[in-house]
Amino acid sequence: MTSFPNVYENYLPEHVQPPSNRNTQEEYPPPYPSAGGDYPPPYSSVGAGQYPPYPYPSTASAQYQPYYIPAQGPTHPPTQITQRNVPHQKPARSCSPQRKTYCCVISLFLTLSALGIGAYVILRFVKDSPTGSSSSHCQAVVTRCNGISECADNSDELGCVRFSGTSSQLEVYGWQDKRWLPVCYTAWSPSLADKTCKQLGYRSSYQTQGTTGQPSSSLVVNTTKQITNIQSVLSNSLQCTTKETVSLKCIDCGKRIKTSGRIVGGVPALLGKWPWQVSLHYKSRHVCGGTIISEDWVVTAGHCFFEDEAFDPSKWKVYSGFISQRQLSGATLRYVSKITSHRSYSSDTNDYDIALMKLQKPLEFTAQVRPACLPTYNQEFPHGMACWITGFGRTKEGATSTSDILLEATVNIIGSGTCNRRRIYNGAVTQRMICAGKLSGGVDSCQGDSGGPLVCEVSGTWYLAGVTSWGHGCARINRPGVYAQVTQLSNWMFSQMEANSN
Ligand code: 4AZ
Repeated sequence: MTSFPNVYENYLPEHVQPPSNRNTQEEYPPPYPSAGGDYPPPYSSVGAGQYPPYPYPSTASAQYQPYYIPAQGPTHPPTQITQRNVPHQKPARSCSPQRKTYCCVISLFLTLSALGIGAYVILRFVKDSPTGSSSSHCQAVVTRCNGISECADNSDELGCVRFSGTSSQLEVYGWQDKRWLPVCYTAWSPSLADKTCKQLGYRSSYQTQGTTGQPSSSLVVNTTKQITNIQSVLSNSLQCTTKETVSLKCIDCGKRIKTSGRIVGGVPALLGKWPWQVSLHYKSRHVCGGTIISEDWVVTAGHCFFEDEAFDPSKWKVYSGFISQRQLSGATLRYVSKITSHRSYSSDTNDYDIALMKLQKPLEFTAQVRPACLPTYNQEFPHGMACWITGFGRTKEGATSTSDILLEATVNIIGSGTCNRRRIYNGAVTQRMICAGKLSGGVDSCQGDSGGPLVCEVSGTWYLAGVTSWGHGCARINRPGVYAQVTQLSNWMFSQMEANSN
């Protein structure tokens, strides 16, 4: 964690520097195809994936790799429409040059329209579908979330549950309507609440109640059905008879037991103030931070697994409930049984920079060891909101060692419109990312903080808004920290926790 007046050190090694013939002042990163977040950044950014997290293995080599997605041409020659309008063999006679141009323009327009409509339909479908789609383990055509496991790995029934709104309303993906629907409180029970939370990889439920609302469509519990998963006992209903839908919380989270502290950027944290913070040791050295989200699961960054060996759970130790790396004897230690990193994670773009670690033995929650809350899928962390980052990372860009003590700093959420501005990250911030920091520089996360939390307090409860991911250097002007956006990735987290719950 860095908190200091801005420095302009030459942080990037020689081979990662932007080309010297470019106006590097504020021109860099250079412009690239569109401001849409789905293009990789035009050149390697410092942070996730470009370097392994601290300490670097001696073999690591960061490379400067300009990377543009080539424009995809159609897979077959220009369409029939062109051919129909331009009879083959004798185009010159039947088509004047003006007409030829006209034909070309029309056919180009029609082709682009068809492509656009196709892309829109696919995107709509993908956006609204639950994650964890059926995999190669399935042969036949399968129906997602119908309660029947049709794939050997159950992938067709993963990611079918999510939470919505401030009341944490339960939503299940309705296989008939092919959309997310709330569940009627009628016939709901504490036992179903427990089963739903266990399905998602939690130990039990924490709180469930009915919330008044008038959904136009919903799912209702059918008590006569045999339960294999929550979706197996739900059927379509036009309205809930009591007009109440289910709210569900699976864990008592986001609470501090001891609340005392100083609100200045980059100061040592007090024990118990950030009880969800963990330090991840790889081969007995701190390399990344992480956040406790349940007794069994810690969330971190995908780029913490920077070499094949790092996917070996036995190489890692998870320390929690402490604030000094010199006093690890006072920390709670857990070993790791499973590592799952997002398969769409890209070290070129830093997109989907998220991973989960399952602990060999559950954590016992105390005042010093507690989970942060996962936000609901549509929870907002608006531009300007004051949130907090914590970690044992470097205290200065370019420093060679990480911090012995846990540091905290307050940062402001920076909307992606601002963060994607040409002078900031120029379109490199995707929908799976959220920016936070100070555009004036001076306060930021840094190497070694990766995987750790960006948390925001809402009505006395702390939510994990982001997972420390990347940035250009640390604490530079107009180069805020970029975090994996948890609201966009919680469905993936639930599907992984569900798939690895036993
Ligand atoms: C890193 O290398 C890293 N200033 C993490 C955060 C930031 C930069 C780099 C943000 O893990």
